[in-house]
Amino acid sequence: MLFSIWLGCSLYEGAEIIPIEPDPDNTGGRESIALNTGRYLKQILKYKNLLFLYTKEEKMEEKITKTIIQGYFEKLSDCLHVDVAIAGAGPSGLVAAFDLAKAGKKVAVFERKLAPGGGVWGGGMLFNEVVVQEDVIPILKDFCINYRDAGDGYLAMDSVEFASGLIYGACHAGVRIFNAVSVEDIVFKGNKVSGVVILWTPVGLAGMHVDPLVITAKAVLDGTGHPSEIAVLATKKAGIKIDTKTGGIMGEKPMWVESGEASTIENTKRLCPGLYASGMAANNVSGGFRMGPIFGGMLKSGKKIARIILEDLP
Ligand code: 48F
Repeated sequence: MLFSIWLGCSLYEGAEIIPIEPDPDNTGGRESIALNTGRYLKQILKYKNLLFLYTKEEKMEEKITKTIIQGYFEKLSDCLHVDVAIAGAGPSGLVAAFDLAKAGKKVAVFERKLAPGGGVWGGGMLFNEVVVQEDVIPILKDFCINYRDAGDGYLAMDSVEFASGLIYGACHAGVRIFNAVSVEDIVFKGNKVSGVVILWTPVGLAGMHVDPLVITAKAVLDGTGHPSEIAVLATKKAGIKIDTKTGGIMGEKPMWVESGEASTIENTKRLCPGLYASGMAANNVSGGFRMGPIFGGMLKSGKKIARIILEDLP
């Protein structure tokens, strides 16, 4: 046993094994055995600090890993059934999530990418500046986002501050954001959209044949932006008729800024029992125009859909 501690200490140091010389006058008698033991103990004491560090370091590794795993599983277990499941952490989804959480609802957001924030980060053509209309000042204040007056009723801000402010505000309000998780299907039970089917984004990207998991929800919000992926699943896969002129997805129209901004808010609505759309997803579903790098409509769409969901939820 003494030998293994000594060996452990020596190996830990990363040095060659240091031999411990026995009593040179080793006679094999009682005194000699006592002397040898004393020499071994001295050697062990010399390494006791290293031995302590070794044990502590091992525990630290275990502690860090355990803390991460337990924390994640607590979050996920807590969200197996939620009031509102939101697909996509763009500006409209984050504002909706914030308002719903502030109203006391349990909200989980599933974001395909590693970084939530959707189309905000890149500003316009990667110039990381964003423009909004001045009537959204109260929303910017809710999220403590700085802005500057750009004249003619417009405000401008740094897109990185805008994106990170929306994300932080939502998290701080109690929203659970699961990043790198894609919504790949819906739960459709008793003629109602009742949840989302989720899978790690990298698993999907790797083309692995892995079954997903299910989150049930009283309401599902499609905040997936231009492709309105959840509404597409509802109409094409589940054959649900949604609340549009055609009963299906009408498709986004080209750029017309004023019209796009107005229609984003008009098109923000409940599509069918249990399913709602906000932001560019709402515009794609109902055939609105696109509007480019102006984000006031997205923020107001998030607020509007939160109100509608709150009215519908028991
Ligand atoms: O597109 P996005 O930012 O959503 P939005 O709230 O805002 C639109 C504006 O950013 C901009 C615009 C306005 O000026 O035209 O585009 O409508 O964010 C949508 C988020 O949804 C994620 C995607 O990665 C993005 O971050 N997403 C898309 N499909 C899925 C998804 C999915 N199936 N599962 C999870 N997340």
